[in-house]
Amino acid sequence: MAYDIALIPGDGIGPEVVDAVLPLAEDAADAHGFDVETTRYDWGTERYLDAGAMMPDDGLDRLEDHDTILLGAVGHPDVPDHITLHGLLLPIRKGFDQAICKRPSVLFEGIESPLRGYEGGDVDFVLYRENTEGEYADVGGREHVGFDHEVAVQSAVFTREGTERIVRAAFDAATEREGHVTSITKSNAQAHSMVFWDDVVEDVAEEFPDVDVERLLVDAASMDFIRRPEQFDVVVASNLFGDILTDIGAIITGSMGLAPSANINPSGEYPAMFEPVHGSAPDIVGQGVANPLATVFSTSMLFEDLGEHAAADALWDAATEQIADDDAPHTPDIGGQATTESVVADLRDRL
Ligand code: GGG
Repeated sequence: MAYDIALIPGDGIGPEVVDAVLPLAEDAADAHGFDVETTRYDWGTERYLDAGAMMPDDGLDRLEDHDTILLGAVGHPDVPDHITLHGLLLPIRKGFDQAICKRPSVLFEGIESPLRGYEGGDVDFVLYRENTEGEYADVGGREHVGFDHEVAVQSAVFTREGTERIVRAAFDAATEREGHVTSITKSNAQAHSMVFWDDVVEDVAEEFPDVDVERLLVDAASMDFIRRPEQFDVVVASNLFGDILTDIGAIITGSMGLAPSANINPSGEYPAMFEPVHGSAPDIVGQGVANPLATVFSTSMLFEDLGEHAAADALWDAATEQIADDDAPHTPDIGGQATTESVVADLRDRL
């Protein structure tokens, strides 16, 4: 069996982590009786600066035939972020209807949380982020540009189908975990879209009588991610709130360099895409010290999605064992002095 993976290393530290992790992914596949074949797409800001577009016009057509996609990072200090994001990452998420974004936040053994008193194993939740609409809908515009009366309008879009499917995915996940869903909104202030979201949660909850539901406003949730993160199990949130909250989730569990992410098309008609939550990190690019573990965990999620559970577990376990081992190489973001390459070399030995 061979899987055909599209690699989009992207910008900044993206190529450093994707290139480092690929041999490890191949080892894991080898050890579990399947092959990975990869096609590398050097799309990103260098291409934008040369050719005026982050990816070619037929980019989605070229990606569509792959079994799955592994992406590194997007963003460059010389180009505004809205151009890079709208030129590559968002067209893939939206064009392949990757409506479900799954982002685990786990405080691993061996990681020091910035939160006092928390130890490995104390925090373990997964956030389901709506991924193709909400506040990221490309609906709006600017008028009277350059005049004092210039106006900008950006509308959020919440459809029943889009909201139901992310909420249902969260409830489904809760049935396999601790049976607790926290739905996060701002429905006191946003009385249309967010009250609609609450209504959908209420409807979907009826299908899951064994799942407890908690509702939090996003401001309270931001506090509670810091004050009582151990009490979260499955969290569901809109596109923007999910994006913000998963950065909090990453940092309270040690580092952006450990946080993985999956973008899933619920129908399975289009490929899924896996990416570290972190961005292109221009401050450390080229230094060889980017933490590859977020990409390792993302690759584990990729294998899980392909049904290669043993390979997924092998990668996840090797990474968590390494993190817990004081004598193992660790990159500076988690308190060590090791390089990207030495972390991956140690993981290959562990595999
Ligand atoms: N790893 C992909 C990446 O570079 N993400 C940076 C980013 O700004 N993402 C925005 C988002 O996830 O909505």
